[in-house]
Amino acid sequence: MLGLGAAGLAAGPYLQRALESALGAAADKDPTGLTGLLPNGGGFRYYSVAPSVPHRGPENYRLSVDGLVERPATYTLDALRRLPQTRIVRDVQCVTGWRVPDTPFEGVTLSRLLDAAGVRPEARAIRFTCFDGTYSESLTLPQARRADVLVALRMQDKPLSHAHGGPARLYVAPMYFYKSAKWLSGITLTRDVEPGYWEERGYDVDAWVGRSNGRDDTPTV
Ligand SMILES: Nc1nc2c(c(=O)[nH]1)N[C@H]1C(S)=C(S)[C@@H](COP(=O)(O)O)O[C@H]1N2
Ligand SMILES: [Mo]
Repeated sequence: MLGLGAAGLAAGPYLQRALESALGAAADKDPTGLTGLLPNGGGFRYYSVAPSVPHRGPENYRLSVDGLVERPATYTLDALRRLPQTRIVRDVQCVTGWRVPDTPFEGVTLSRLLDAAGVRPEARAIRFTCFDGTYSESLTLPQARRADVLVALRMQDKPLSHAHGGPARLYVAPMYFYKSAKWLSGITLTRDVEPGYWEERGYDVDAWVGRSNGRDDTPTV
Protein backbone atom coordinates (compact mmCIF):
# COMPACT_ATOMS: atom_id res chain seq x y z
CA MET A 1 0.00 0.00 0.00
CA LEU A 2 2.86 2.35 0.80
CA GLY A 3 4.43 1.44 -2.52
CA LEU A 4 1.26 2.25 -4.40
CA GLY A 5 1.00 5.59 -2.62
CA ALA A 6 4.55 6.50 -3.49
CA ALA A 7 4.09 5.49 -7.11
CA GLY A 8 0.88 7.49 -7.34
CA LEU A 9 2.53 10.51 -5.85
CA ALA A 10 5.55 10.30 -8.11
CA ALA A 11 3.56 9.68 -11.25
CA GLY A 12 0.70 12.08 -10.52
CA PRO A 13 2.04 15.50 -11.50
CA TYR A 14 4.00 14.22 -14.47
CA LEU A 15 1.16 12.09 -15.76
CA GLN A 16 -1.22 14.95 -15.26
CA ARG A 17 1.02 17.42 -17.09
CA ALA A 18 1.40 14.98 -19.96
CA LEU A 19 -2.35 14.55 -20.07
CA GLU A 20 -2.93 18.27 -20.01
CA SER A 21 -0.61 18.93 -22.92
CA ALA A 22 -1.93 15.93 -24.84
CA LEU A 23 -5.48 17.17 -24.42
CA GLY A 24 -4.48 20.78 -24.97
CA ALA A 25 -6.12 21.78 -21.71
CA ALA A 26 -5.70 25.51 -21.53
CA ALA A 27 -7.91 26.30 -18.59
CA ASP A 28 -5.15 26.38 -16.03
CA LYS A 29 -1.54 26.64 -17.08
CA ASP A 30 -0.39 27.75 -13.70
CA PRO A 31 2.33 25.41 -12.44
CA THR A 32 1.50 25.68 -8.74
CA GLY A 33 -1.73 23.75 -9.17
CA LEU A 34 -3.15 21.15 -11.47
CA THR A 35 -6.40 21.03 -13.32
CA GLY A 36 -8.75 18.29 -12.25
CA LEU A 37 -8.31 15.83 -15.08
CA LEU A 38 -7.30 12.98 -12.82
CA PRO A 39 -9.34 11.67 -9.93
CA ASN A 40 -8.19 13.20 -6.69
CA GLY A 41 -9.07 13.06 -3.03
CA GLY A 42 -12.05 15.24 -2.16
CA GLY A 43 -11.16 18.26 -4.28
CA PHE A 44 -7.46 18.24 -3.44
CA ARG A 45 -4.70 18.13 -6.00
CA TYR A 46 -1.69 16.25 -4.73
CA TYR A 47 1.26 18.29 -5.70
CA SER A 48 5.02 17.88 -5.57
CA VAL A 49 7.73 19.68 -7.47
CA ALA A 50 10.08 16.78 -6.68
CA PRO A 51 9.69 13.66 -8.83
CA SER A 52 9.82 11.34 -5.83
CA VAL A 53 9.81 11.86 -2.10
CA PRO A 54 11.11 9.42 0.52
CA HIS A 55 8.67 8.16 3.13
CA ARG A 56 9.38 9.15 6.71
CA GLY A 57 7.61 8.03 9.84
CA PRO A 58 8.03 7.92 13.63
CA GLU A 59 11.34 6.05 13.33
CA ASN A 60 13.16 8.44 11.00
CA TYR A 61 11.30 11.76 10.84
CA ARG A 62 13.21 14.73 12.27
CA LEU A 63 12.40 18.44 12.35
CA SER A 64 15.23 20.84 13.13
CA VAL A 65 14.93 24.38 14.43
CA ASP A 66 18.15 26.32 13.92
CA GLY A 67 19.74 29.49 12.59
CA LEU A 68 19.40 32.65 14.70
CA VAL A 69 18.15 30.92 17.87
CA GLU A 70 19.54 30.52 21.39
CA ARG A 71 18.73 26.79 21.62
CA PRO A 72 18.75 24.84 18.35
CA ALA A 73 16.55 21.76 18.62
CA THR A 74 15.64 18.60 16.76
CA TYR A 75 12.17 17.09 17.21
CA THR A 76 11.09 13.53 16.57
CA LEU A 77 7.50 12.89 15.53
CA ASP A 78 6.71 11.62 19.03
CA ALA A 79 8.15 14.77 20.57
CA LEU A 80 5.91 16.91 18.34
CA ARG A 81 2.89 14.75 19.20
CA ARG A 82 3.50 15.23 22.92
CA LEU A 83 3.22 19.03 22.63
CA PRO A 84 -0.18 20.74 22.93
CA GLN A 85 -2.14 20.42 19.68
CA THR A 86 -4.24 23.14 18.04
CA ARG A 87 -7.04 22.42 15.57
CA ILE A 88 -8.02 24.94 12.87
CA VAL A 89 -10.80 24.61 10.31
CA ARG A 90 -10.60 26.87 7.25
CA ASP A 91 -10.91 26.64 3.49
CA VAL A 92 -7.83 25.48 1.63
CA GLN A 93 -7.22 27.85 -1.28
CA CYS A 94 -4.68 27.20 -4.02
CA VAL A 95 -3.48 30.22 -5.97
CA THR A 96 -4.65 28.56 -9.20
CA GLY A 97 -8.25 28.66 -8.05
CA TRP A 98 -9.18 25.32 -6.51
CA ARG A 99 -10.59 25.45 -3.03
CA VAL A 100 -11.49 22.79 -0.49
CA PRO A 101 -13.94 24.12 2.08
CA ASP A 102 -13.77 23.59 5.84
CA THR A 103 -10.65 21.46 6.07
CA PRO A 104 -9.41 20.67 9.59
CA PHE A 105 -5.68 20.79 10.27
CA GLU A 106 -4.16 19.98 13.64
CA GLY A 107 -0.69 20.35 15.05
CA VAL A 108 1.73 22.42 17.08
CA THR A 109 1.67 26.18 16.74
CA LEU A 110 4.87 27.37 15.11
CA SER A 111 5.12 30.09 17.76
CA ARG A 112 5.50 27.41 20.44
CA LEU A 113 8.52 25.94 18.67
CA LEU A 114 9.97 29.43 18.18
CA ASP A 115 9.57 30.25 21.87
CA ALA A 116 11.21 26.96 22.86
CA ALA A 117 14.19 27.76 20.62
CA GLY A 118 14.56 31.35 21.80
CA VAL A 119 14.58 33.61 18.74
CA ARG A 120 17.55 35.96 18.71
CA PRO A 121 16.77 39.69 18.33
CA GLU A 122 18.41 39.98 14.91
CA ALA A 123 16.12 37.32 13.39
CA ARG A 124 13.35 38.76 11.25
CA ALA A 125 12.31 35.85 9.05
CA ILE A 126 12.17 32.07 8.69
CA ARG A 127 13.25 29.75 5.94
CA PHE A 128 11.47 26.38 5.74
CA THR A 129 13.04 23.39 4.03
CA CYS A 130 11.65 20.00 3.11
CA PHE A 131 12.90 16.43 2.95
CA ASP A 132 11.87 16.24 -0.70
CA GLY A 133 15.19 18.03 -1.16
CA THR A 134 13.70 20.74 -3.38
CA TYR A 135 10.87 22.80 -1.94
CA SER A 136 11.32 25.76 0.36
CA GLU A 137 9.18 28.47 1.87
CA SER A 138 9.49 31.63 3.95
CA LEU A 139 7.60 33.73 6.45
CA THR A 140 8.36 36.94 8.28
CA LEU A 141 8.62 36.52 12.04
CA PRO A 142 5.31 38.35 12.74
CA GLN A 143 3.55 36.08 10.21
CA ALA A 144 5.13 32.99 11.75
CA ARG A 145 3.98 33.96 15.24
CA ARG A 146 0.30 34.07 14.28
CA ALA A 147 -1.95 31.64 16.12
CA ASP A 148 -3.18 30.17 12.81
CA VAL A 149 0.22 28.96 11.63
CA LEU A 150 0.97 25.33 12.53
CA VAL A 151 3.39 22.52 12.10
CA ALA A 152 0.52 20.22 11.16
CA LEU A 153 0.52 16.51 12.02
CA ARG A 154 -3.13 15.83 11.13
CA MET A 155 -5.46 16.82 8.32
CA GLN A 156 -9.18 16.04 8.05
CA ASP A 157 -8.88 14.47 11.51
CA LYS A 158 -6.45 11.78 10.35
CA PRO A 159 -2.67 11.59 10.49
CA LEU A 160 -1.26 13.58 7.59
CA SER A 161 -0.74 11.17 4.68
CA HIS A 162 2.50 11.02 2.74
CA ALA A 163 0.79 12.53 -0.31
CA HIS A 164 -0.33 15.53 1.71
CA GLY A 165 3.15 16.13 3.13
CA GLY A 166 3.19 13.75 6.09
CA PRO A 167 4.24 13.12 8.66
CA ALA A 168 4.46 16.91 9.16
CA ARG A 169 3.87 19.94 6.99
CA LEU A 170 3.65 23.64 7.51
CA TYR A 171 0.09 24.98 7.59
CA VAL A 172 -0.35 28.71 7.02
CA ALA A 173 -4.12 29.13 7.24
CA PRO A 174 -4.48 32.74 6.02
CA MET A 175 -2.29 32.33 2.95
CA TYR A 176 -2.48 30.55 -0.39
CA PHE A 177 -1.67 26.88 -0.01
CA TYR A 178 1.78 27.08 -1.61
CA LYS A 179 2.98 28.60 1.68
CA SER A 180 2.07 25.32 3.43
CA ALA A 181 5.30 23.42 2.72
CA LYS A 182 4.85 19.65 2.70
CA TRP A 183 7.39 17.17 4.18
CA LEU A 184 8.74 19.86 6.49
CA SER A 185 12.22 19.13 7.82
CA GLY A 186 13.87 22.45 8.66
CA ILE A 187 12.92 25.71 10.34
CA THR A 188 15.80 28.17 10.10
CA LEU A 189 15.67 31.66 11.60
CA THR A 190 17.22 34.20 9.25
CA ARG A 191 17.91 37.91 9.17
CA ASP A 192 15.88 38.57 6.02
CA VAL A 193 13.19 36.79 4.03
CA GLU A 194 14.66 34.34 1.54
CA PRO A 195 11.99 33.77 -1.12
CA GLY A 196 10.78 30.17 -1.41
CA TYR A 197 10.48 27.86 -4.39
CA TRP A 198 7.42 29.44 -6.03
CA GLU A 199 8.36 32.92 -4.87
CA GLU A 200 11.59 32.73 -6.85
CA ARG A 201 9.31 31.93 -9.78
CA GLY A 202 7.15 35.02 -9.44
CA TYR A 203 4.56 34.33 -6.75
CA ASP A 204 4.05 36.76 -3.88
CA VAL A 205 6.05 36.23 -0.70
CA ASP A 206 3.18 37.72 1.32
CA ALA A 207 0.54 35.35 0.03
CA TRP A 208 -2.61 36.47 1.90
CA VAL A 209 -5.71 34.83 0.46
CA GLY A 210 -7.81 37.42 -1.33
CA ARG A 211 -5.20 40.16 -1.42
CA SER A 212 -2.10 38.88 -3.18
CA ASN A 213 -1.03 37.37 -6.48
CA GLY A 214 -3.55 39.61 -8.27
CA ARG A 215 -6.44 37.44 -7.07
CA ASP A 216 -9.65 38.43 -5.36
CA ASP A 217 -10.73 35.18 -3.71
CA THR A 218 -12.95 36.04 -0.81
CA PRO A 219 -12.03 34.03 2.25
CA THR A 220 -15.16 32.42 3.67
CA VAL A 221 -13.86 32.49 7.22
N1 LIG B 1 7.30 20.20 -0.40
C1 LIG B 1 6.30 20.73 -1.15
N2 LIG B 1 5.34 21.43 -0.53
C2 LIG B 1 4.33 21.99 -1.26
C3 LIG B 1 4.29 21.87 -2.66
C4 LIG B 1 5.32 21.12 -3.29
O1 LIG B 1 5.35 20.96 -4.52
N3 LIG B 1 6.30 20.55 -2.51
N4 LIG B 1 3.28 22.45 -3.39
C5 LIG B 1 2.53 23.54 -2.74
C6 LIG B 1 1.31 23.87 -3.44
S1 LIG B 1 1.43 24.87 -4.83
C7 LIG B 1 0.09 23.45 -2.99
S2 LIG B 1 -1.37 23.94 -3.73
C8 LIG B 1 -0.01 22.53 -1.84
C9 LIG B 1 -0.71 21.24 -2.26
O2 LIG B 1 -0.91 20.43 -1.12
P1 LIG B 1 -1.57 18.99 -1.28
O3 LIG B 1 -0.70 18.21 -2.21
O4 LIG B 1 -1.65 18.44 0.11
O5 LIG B 1 -2.95 19.22 -1.88
O6 LIG B 1 1.24 22.18 -1.28
C10 LIG B 1 2.21 23.19 -1.28
N5 LIG B 1 3.38 22.69 -0.59
MO1 LIG C 1 -0.80 25.51 -5.26
